[in-house]
Amino acid sequence: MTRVITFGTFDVFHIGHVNMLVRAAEMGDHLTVGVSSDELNFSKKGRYPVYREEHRMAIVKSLACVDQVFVEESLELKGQYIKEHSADILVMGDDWAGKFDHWNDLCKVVYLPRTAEVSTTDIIQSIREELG
Ligand code: C2G
Repeated sequence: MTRVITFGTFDVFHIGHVNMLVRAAEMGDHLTVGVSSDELNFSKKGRYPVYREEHRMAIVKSLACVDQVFVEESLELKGQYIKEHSADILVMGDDWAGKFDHWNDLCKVVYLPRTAEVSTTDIIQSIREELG
């Protein structure tokens, strides 16, 4: 049984998120997703996600390709999460290419291409413009 792990915020859930999770699931038999906490987002980006943590977790958990979700509290804890979830493969979008190569000693690290021309930031911006 091959266990895959991936991480993300998955705020204002869109097709790029679906594509990434479906492809990650196809790489193994079991997919675990670390959903970044509201506090982790605030510390990284200086703003909270539009959808709060519990809602982002519930949306990701409801997908047929996802077996398990947990809260990612810190970017620094990836090694611990990989071990706790017995992951064989860490899958990340290629916006993170090279950033997690050092976890190759714990599991295989794979970067998949992002879906072009869709992002949470652009969606938020277009709604702002539409309503503003
Ligand atoms: N994604 C994608 N195509 C897009 C947008 C996102 O393939 N157009 C992928 C990202 O590459 C990532 C996943 O969807 O693998 C979730 O994206 P984000 O919510 O933007 O995740 P991020 O904030 O980068 O994750 O440890 C990582 C952190 O949790 C941060």
